[in-house]
Amino acid sequence: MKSPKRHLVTSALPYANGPIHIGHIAGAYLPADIYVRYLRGKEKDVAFICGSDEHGAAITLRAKKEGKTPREIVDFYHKLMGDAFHDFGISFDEYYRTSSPEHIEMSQQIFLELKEKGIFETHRSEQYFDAEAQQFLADRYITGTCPKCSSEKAYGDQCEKCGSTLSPTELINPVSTLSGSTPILKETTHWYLPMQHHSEWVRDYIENGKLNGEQHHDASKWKSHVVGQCLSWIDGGLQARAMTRDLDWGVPVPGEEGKVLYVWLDAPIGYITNTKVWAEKNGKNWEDYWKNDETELVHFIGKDNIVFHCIIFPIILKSHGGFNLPVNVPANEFMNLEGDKISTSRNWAVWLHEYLEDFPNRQDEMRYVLASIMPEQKDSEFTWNDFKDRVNNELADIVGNFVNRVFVLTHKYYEGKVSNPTFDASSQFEEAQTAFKTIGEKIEAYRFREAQALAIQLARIGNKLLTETEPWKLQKTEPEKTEGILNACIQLVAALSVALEPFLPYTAKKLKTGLQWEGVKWDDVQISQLIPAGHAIGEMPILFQKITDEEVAIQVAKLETSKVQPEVEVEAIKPNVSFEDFQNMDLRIAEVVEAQRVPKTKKLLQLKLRVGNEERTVISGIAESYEPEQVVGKQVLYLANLAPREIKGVESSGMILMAENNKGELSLLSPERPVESGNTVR
Ligand code: B3M
Ligand code: ZN
Repeated sequence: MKSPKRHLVTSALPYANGPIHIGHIAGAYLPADIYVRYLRGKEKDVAFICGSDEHGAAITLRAKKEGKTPREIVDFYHKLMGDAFHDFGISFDEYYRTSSPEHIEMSQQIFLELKEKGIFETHRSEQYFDAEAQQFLADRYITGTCPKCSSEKAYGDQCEKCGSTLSPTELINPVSTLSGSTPILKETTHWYLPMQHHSEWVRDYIENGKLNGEQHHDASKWKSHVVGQCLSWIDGGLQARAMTRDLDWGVPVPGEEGKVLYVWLDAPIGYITNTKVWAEKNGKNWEDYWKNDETELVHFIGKDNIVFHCIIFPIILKSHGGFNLPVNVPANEFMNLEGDKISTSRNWAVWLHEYLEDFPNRQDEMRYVLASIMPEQKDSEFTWNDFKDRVNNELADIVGNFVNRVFVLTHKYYEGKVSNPTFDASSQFEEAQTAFKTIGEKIEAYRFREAQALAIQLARIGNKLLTETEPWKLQKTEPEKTEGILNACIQLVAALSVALEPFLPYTAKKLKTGLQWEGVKWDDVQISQLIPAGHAIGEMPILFQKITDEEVAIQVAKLETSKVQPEVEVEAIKPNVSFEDFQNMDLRIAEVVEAQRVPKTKKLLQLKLRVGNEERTVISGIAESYEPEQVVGKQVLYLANLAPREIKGVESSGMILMAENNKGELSLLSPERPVESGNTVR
C-alpha cells in the first residue's frame, strides 16, 4: 500500500432503459464526482469512467414494453442519461457504451482468455428451443397446460391459476410465445464461473484487505454495510454462476450461435473498455490504469450492486490475472422520496433531466442538498420542503449572504480593490485552515456529508467575523481595522472558491470569476494569504435565489399527479364449486377475547375466540400486522369447521380469515354493524 500514483474511479454503468433520478445521483454519481474533483484539485492523475449498460433483460423487457427494438431503447436512453449527467456537472472523463464495437471486442477477448485459462466449467442441460424463431426460450416465453390444475395458460416457471411453481418441461402441450410453435428440447451448454473455489481468498480480501498474502488495501476503511453484505454472501456458500445465456441481445459468445455473455460479466468489463477508449483519445496508456499496482481503483455504486463489484468481478479479474482489484467500493444505501421508495415503474421519482428543466442553472442547489442527505451509512429521504429549507437557510443565508456582504463592502469602501491586511484574523484563519484540511480527510474517508458541511463552515466563520465586528459601523471610526476585516473576508471567499469546487462547481466558478482569481492547487491553500492587497475584484451575481413555497408545491403536485398505480396482478378466480361445497364451510362471527405472541415466532399470535357459548383457540399468522392488544375485543370472520391442526405445540381449531394489501399488510375482516358473536355468515 504505497501512496498511489494514479486513480481510476468508476461510477456504476446505469442501464440504458430509463432516465436517471436523484436517487441514482445520490448513490453512485455525485459522491464519485466529489471524490474526483477533489483529486483533480490536488492535481492527481485520475480517470473518472462511466458509461451506459446496454445489455440484459432490463433492456429487452423495456423494449418489449415500449414496442421498440433494444437498439432504439439504448440509443435513446444513452443520450438522455449522458446529457443529464453532463448538464448536472458530473465530470466523467469518459461516458461510453457497452453495445459499442470496442466493448464487444474487449469483453469477448477477456471471455476467451478466461476460457483458455480453464477458469470456467461447462454444464450441459436440455432446454426448450423454438426451431422457427431459432432461439432458446426463457421460462416466461413458454406457455402450456398446468400439470396440477389443467389451466391452459400456465407459464414455464409458474401457473398463475393454481399458484404452482413449475419448470418448463413439466408443462403439457408447451407452446412458444414467440412463434406459436411447439418447442423442442435441445441440449445447451453454458460456461459457469465456479465461485465456490474462490471463497477463501475472497473472504481474506474483503475481511482483511489481503490479496496473495499481501496487504492490498485498508479493510477498516470499507463501509460496514458493504463488508457485512459480502460476508453474509460468502457465509451462505458461493456457487457456480452461469456466465453465458441463450439470448440474442448481448455480447455474442465467440463461436457460439445464439449465446451471449451474462450481462454481469460484460457490464463491469465496460469499465475497462471505456478506460481504453478514453486513454486512446487522450494519448494515455489504458493499462497504466488497470494493470499497475500504483493505480488505485475505487468503484462507486448503489447497494444493490455490492456483491457484483466486491465478489464476482474481483473473482473474474483475479482469475484472469494482471488486473487491479478495487481498493474500496464505497457503496451507498438508498434514498427515499417524500415518504416512499423511489420507483421507476410507479413514476415516483425526481428525474434529473426534468429537474434541470424546471430549475435551470440551479445544479448546485440540488448537488448541495443531495450531498447533505447522501445515504452514506443508512437509507435517507429527500423531500421538497427540506430541499427548500436547505437551499434557503444554508446556501442563500450562509454562503450567499457572506459573499454578497464582502463584495458589496469592498466595492463601496475600496473601489473593488482588496484592502490591506491590517487586522489580526489569525484565530479565524486557523479555524478555517483546520476545517479546510479536514475536508480532504473526510473526502478520502468517503464521508461526503461531513466534508461538505466543513466547506460551508468557511462561510460561517466569515459571517461570524462580520456579525461580531460589524465593519459597516466601524468604517467611520476605525477605518484601518475595517480594511483588515474585509481583507480577511476576501481570503475566506477565496478559500471557499477552492473548497466548494468538488461539491458546488458552478458556485466555485462564479466565486473565482467574481474574485478575478485563478485559484490555487488544493494543497497550496494558505488561507491567510491567498489574494494580495490591491488586487481588483469584479462583480458578484446573487449566488442563490431562494426557493419559494410555490415552487415546492408545484414539485409535490407533479409527483402526485404523475404517479402511476402499479398494475396489480390479481389472482385468477378459481374453478367453480357447488353450493353444497360452500354450505359445508361453517363461517361465523367470533370475538377475540385474549391474544398473545407465540414464543420464538415472528408471525404468530395465539388467540382465544368467543364463538357463541364456546371458546376456541386459534393460531393465526398476523403478528407482523397486529400487536396482541390491538386485536383483543375485535370481531373477526372465522371458519369454524376447518379441521384442527397442531401448530407450535398448540392445537389450533379453525381459522380466522383476513385480506392482504399489496404491501403485505394483513387486515382482519369485521362486520359493518354489531353482530352477536357466534352468528353464522352466509
Ligand atoms: N447496470 C445495474 C444498475 O444500473 C447495472 C450496474 C452495472 S455496473 C457494471 O443498477
Ligand atoms: Zn395450475
